[in-house]
Amino acid sequence: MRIFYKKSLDAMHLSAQERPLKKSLGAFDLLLLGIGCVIGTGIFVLTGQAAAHYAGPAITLSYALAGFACVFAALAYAELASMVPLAGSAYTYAYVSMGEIVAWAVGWGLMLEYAVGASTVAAGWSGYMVGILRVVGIHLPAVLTKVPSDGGIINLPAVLIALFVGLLLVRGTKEGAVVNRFLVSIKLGAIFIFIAVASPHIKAVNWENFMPFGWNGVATGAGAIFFAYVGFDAVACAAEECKNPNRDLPIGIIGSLLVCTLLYITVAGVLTGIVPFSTLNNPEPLASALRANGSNIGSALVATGAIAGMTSVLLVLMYGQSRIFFVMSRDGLLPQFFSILHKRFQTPYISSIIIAVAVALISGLTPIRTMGDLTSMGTLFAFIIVAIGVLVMRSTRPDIKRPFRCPAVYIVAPIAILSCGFLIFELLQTTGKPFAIWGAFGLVVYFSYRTLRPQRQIEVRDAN
Ligand code: ALA
Repeated sequence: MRIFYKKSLDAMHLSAQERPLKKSLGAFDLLLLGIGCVIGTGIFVLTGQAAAHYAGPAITLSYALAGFACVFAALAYAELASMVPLAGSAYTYAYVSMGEIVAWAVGWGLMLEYAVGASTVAAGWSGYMVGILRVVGIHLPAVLTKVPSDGGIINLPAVLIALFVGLLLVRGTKEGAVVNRFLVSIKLGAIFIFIAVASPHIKAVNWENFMPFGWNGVATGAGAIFFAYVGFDAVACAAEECKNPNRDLPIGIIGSLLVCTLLYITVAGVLTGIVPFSTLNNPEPLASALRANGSNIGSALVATGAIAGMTSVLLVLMYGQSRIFFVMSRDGLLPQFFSILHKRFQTPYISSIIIAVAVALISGLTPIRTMGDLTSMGTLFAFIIVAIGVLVMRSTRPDIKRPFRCPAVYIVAPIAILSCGFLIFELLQTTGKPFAIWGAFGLVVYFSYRTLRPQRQIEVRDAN
């Protein structure tokens, strides 16, 4: 059946050669791209809220549990990314291994990870920025910082940051990578400052009631903070823009995940050690915990780091989304204009502009409370498909060269599937319904566009 049509690897490479992206990224850029996309709203905002609501000081275990699921998924990602070094990430792997309709489902799910994730981050960015402006005496009118359902007109700072990042992406990948480097160093600096300033204030008494909500709380906490890990897979979207993808992609994916896991567990441990966990339910838990221990300077620095962190997450998420649209369009699953490159900058500029406007509208006008969980669901779904894909490719295409081989794949991939499935289960209660509606809507769009898409696109696809 045509909906199960699989695109061959050769055809994928051919399409990539027809519209080549500029190759400007090295291993270090990829590592920073991963860290750039991972550390943001999750660690700076969600850690405190999840500790207060679900896990208590055992939020460290929640981070370890979610990190465990990600490491297994990352190993599967790394094998496919080194073997199929093409933009499109999980979408592309699904197209090659399981066929068009599965690829579409993954591409649709990735929209939750990237575009909806970016909208969540833009709104979080706005919250921190409004707070910082207030501290320096600038008070924005409330109607310009809130969405209509919260009594405002528009969340203007969120709109402006989304449009700004979109412009940066149109301008060029290398330029984006330079800005990303700068932002990542600020946010890593902020995290190290937090650890250094906070550690001397750790009081063992705060850890005494270590697991107040039991293992159930740890598991629910893992689902809630999974958002913090979203993004390391965005490294795979840069496959066509790196100089040596086969070697550098696995370094970028696995390296950034390990660095972030280590930092998350440390920060979570220190944070719950310096104040009682029940006080952490606020929008800026790291900064407020430092203030509670008498460090105002530290708290200001952490707030600055949070802003830089969220900007870089936004940058990489919107970048990832534009590349996925680019490839889906190149494959004929989305209109052609998504893959038109800018003559001078060689970036998919129309795609970037559409995404920037969409993220601006979502974050500027809609309430985003449950969007974070929806983002996690889309990401976990993609992880499961990637883990299945690596198994399928091992049995159907054992001949293809694999510069990175997932170790013990028949153990690692099933563990990735089970652990990600477990986290999906934890999130079902809050997001099961919207996720099902999103999926059904995706199928309607797929079948409608299939019927309507220009004949030429089908011919191009079938010719491959
Ligand atoms: N992991 C990213 C964050 O926490 C999406 O902001």
